[in-house]
Amino acid sequence: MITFFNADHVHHQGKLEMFRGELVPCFEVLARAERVLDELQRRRLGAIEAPLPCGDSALYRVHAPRYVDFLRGAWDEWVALDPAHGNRDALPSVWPVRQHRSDVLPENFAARMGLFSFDVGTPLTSGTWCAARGGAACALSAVECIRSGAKSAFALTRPPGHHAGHDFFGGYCFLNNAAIAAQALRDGGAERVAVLDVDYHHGNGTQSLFYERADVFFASIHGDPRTEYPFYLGYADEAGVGAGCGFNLNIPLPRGTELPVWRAALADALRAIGDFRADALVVSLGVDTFEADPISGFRLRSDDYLRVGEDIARAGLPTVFVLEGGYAVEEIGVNVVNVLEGFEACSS
Ligand code: OKP
Ligand code: ZN
Repeated sequence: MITFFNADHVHHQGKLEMFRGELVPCFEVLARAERVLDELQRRRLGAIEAPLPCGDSALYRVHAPRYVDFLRGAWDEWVALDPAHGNRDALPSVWPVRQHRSDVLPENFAARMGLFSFDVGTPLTSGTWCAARGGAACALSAVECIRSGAKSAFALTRPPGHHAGHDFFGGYCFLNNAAIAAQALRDGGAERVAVLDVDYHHGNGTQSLFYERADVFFASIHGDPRTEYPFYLGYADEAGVGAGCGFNLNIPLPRGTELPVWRAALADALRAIGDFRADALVVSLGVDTFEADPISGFRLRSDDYLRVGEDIARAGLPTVFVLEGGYAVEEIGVNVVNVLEGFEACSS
């Protein structure tokens, strides 16, 4: 399997995130991508390439122009407010809620940070735009790869993407790489595309983007939002609306879930994707379902990820894998590469 590696990920290094009333070091660290890269090389999974450069047009297919334009210029605006900001990440501090206006674009920078975000855990840094755009480029290169006949391709990138919506960042995510890939597959001629999100956290951004559409099926297995981030979306009764009714599947599971129950949920999701008769599959591949993940609550073990890859391969679809979460840095490489190797073993 070919991997497109986002070397620009190093430019995004958040310093602190808000956690239980104090600023703590970010969980979403640079070493995550490097450990996955090391393990891919160690196990010789396949070629590792730089992505083709991408323009911004594929981003605008998914994200609002005023949001993309904000992200592109946000760091310069932040530093222009005060030169001392140069060594401090930008975090939002105020948000519009129900009955507040989101149609007017405020002049105030903090007000726009809040308009375009949904949590205070997602620092915007000097290199965030560069890193996020490199990730989208990887997702798009992986799409091109399977469009020209490959069975699968892997976009190895950070920051992750599945919490980012049409016009908001949050949950460490800025550009929704999986959604950008799914839309690019549609634009390239695939009639039906499925997105399977196996990250511990519900992919609220991806779900929202496709919620009213019948051409992209979204299925997600995740920690129950009654207790788990992102809390406000991801319930089992969210099935899509309008034309999209019946094209969204959420399978929330309780903390402590181990492989047998998790795998039965995967079988349900894959059955639904089969019934949908997808032409291509995008997998939001988070391995924060791992038993030792510091911010998550499932109990998958490293060997389990081989089974996950095998099960996904049996869907028999051209598949783009996009890296999402996974914060047990020591094991993230083994866990991710186990999924990819399990997939390869079963798809040849
Ligand atoms: C991103 B992805 C822990 C609170 C939760 C946000 C988690 C984002 C996960 N400090 N913070 O889905 O892996
Ligand atoms: Zn996650």
